[in-house]
Amino acid sequence: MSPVPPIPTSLEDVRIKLLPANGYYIADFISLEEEEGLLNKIEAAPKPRWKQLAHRRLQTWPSDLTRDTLLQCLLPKWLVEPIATRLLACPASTADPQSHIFSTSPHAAPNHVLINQYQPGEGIMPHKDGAAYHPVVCTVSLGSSLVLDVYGTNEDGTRETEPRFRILQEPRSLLITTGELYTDYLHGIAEVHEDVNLGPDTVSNWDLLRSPELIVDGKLQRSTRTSLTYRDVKKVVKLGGKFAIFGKS
Ligand SMILES: O=C(O)CCC(=O)C(=O)O
Repeated sequence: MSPVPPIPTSLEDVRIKLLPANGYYIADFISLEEEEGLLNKIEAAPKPRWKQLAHRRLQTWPSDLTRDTLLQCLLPKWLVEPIATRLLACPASTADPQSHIFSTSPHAAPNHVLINQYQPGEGIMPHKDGAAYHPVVCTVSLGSSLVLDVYGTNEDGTRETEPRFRILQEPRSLLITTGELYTDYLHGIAEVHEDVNLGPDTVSNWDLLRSPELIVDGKLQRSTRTSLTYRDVKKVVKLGGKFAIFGKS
């Protein structure tokens, strides 16, 4: 069994220094066994859980938002343990070891998870995540590496054509984007079979990667990549009294 990776002393130790405020990257956030367990749970979900989109497929937990609002419902245990628990155990700063990345979010914890699955050649158009969520996104990657492109905007409000930053996400890694990086920049995944031109000058988190040696001639072939994005939806409504919904494992 591979050991459960240690949590960094503080997110300050894993900040991606080349990015605007703020991005963090932990190369080894979950173990190989935890990755396999999560992939098994995701595959075991009932078929209607998957929404087939044009260039990826998607599961939404605990449910879709309606007018930016979540119907209160607990996340299933397999989405809480190990990822959410570990997110909350990771100190945001050494000065305040009790603080974590969701300390100042409305529910002080993530309450929503999107699971995106991409085959090689698939991706997601550059976009912003919008105002429904507190501006923190925690993404755990499973199965394959790929590059997340980060775009700025021109003065007229249109998107810049070339990515301003590129973040390489390895399997079992955690990427956190927050602050200005969340509100002012767009992110997307190119629809390619292979990420190219990868190196210390083009990849913002190069110094934090687990296995840069796997990149040969600046290239990395993609295989099936599954991501789990944890967020805190700001508006939550209760379906009160005896109709309350409880989470299932
Ligand atoms: O799969 C990813 O890493 C990105 C997903 C994404 O952009 C989103 O859910 O808004």
